[in-house]
Amino acid sequence: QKKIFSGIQPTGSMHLGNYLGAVRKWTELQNKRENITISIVDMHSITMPHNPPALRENIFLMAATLLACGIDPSHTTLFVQSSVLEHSELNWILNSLTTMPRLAQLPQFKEKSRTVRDVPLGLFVYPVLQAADIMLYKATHVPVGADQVQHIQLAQHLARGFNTRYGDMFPICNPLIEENEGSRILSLREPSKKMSKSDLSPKGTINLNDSPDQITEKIKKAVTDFTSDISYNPNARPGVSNLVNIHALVTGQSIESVVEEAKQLDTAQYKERVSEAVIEHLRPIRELINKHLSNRNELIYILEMGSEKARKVAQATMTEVKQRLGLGTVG
Ligand code: AQP
Repeated sequence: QKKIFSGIQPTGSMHLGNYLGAVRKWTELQNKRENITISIVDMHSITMPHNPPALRENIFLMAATLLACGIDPSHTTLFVQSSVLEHSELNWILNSLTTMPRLAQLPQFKEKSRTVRDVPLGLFVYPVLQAADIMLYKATHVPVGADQVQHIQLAQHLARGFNTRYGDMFPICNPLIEENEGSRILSLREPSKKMSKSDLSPKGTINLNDSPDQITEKIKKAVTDFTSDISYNPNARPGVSNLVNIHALVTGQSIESVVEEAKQLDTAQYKERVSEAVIEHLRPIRELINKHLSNRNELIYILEMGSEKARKVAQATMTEVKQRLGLGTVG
């Protein structure tokens, strides 16, 4: 049976990129009754300077949002990474199998390290912790957005390295990434970059808990170009194509039919149409987020149950890892 693992950082509200690029896929897999584990990866969120009270709130917001998107904790293991200590333990062990040049070439590190003066070591080894997240659950499949390919390749490399040195133990995981270029949602303000929680210009990011007015405003201000008709050409017209892509994904239509229907519209009119479609799609999710957020005890209970399930698997893996490495006194 497939074992599926994925994670999301509680660095802010879940946005349309996270949702369309990854989270929607998770609920689809869950609804096909696959064995799936989802972690709110809070330890990844401290690799950049952060605000502790905001992080705690964002953990609950992320849990509420995942439930609102359809994650069902009676089927999916949903937990907070820092409550399962084995993630740090395996991370340390994998650090010894990783080389510094390999980490230095990863694009997300290059991008983020540019934005801070003194680069934290945690930011550098972040992908190793991600590999530990995946390997602890012996995941065979990892559904992620297109921006994560290189990180998954590192996890594959580390699993191979471990198996060669210490004997076969870890599956070589497969990334599950939507093949079409549309799986990467771009910033509305800077369509050369992906939509991101930590974007310095928040107007480029549509959050799942944004109000209809906020969504309308952000889409109205989205950067397009000087051509007023609507067409899909991600290289020549990244801004408009990003809107077409988002429109197609939230309505379930093909790119062609979205473009065909927009034939008579100019960019300003088209933006209104996209806003309506996004607002309509997100309305029930937003209502559910608020409902779940208002019941914090229920969220704590769900996350605790999830941690217990995750911990059992993680502890069994670590017992085996320590035996293989000759660590400790038992086994
Ligand atoms: N713009 C995007 N388009 C498609 N997929 C995306 N993902 C993120 N941004 C896009 C996918 O969402 C999942 C969870 O992402 P994450 O929270 O682990 O980290 P991230 O990739 O670093 O996302 P952000 O929003 O940009 O967070 P910050 O700003 O905190 O770094 C992943 O599967 C990711 O591929």
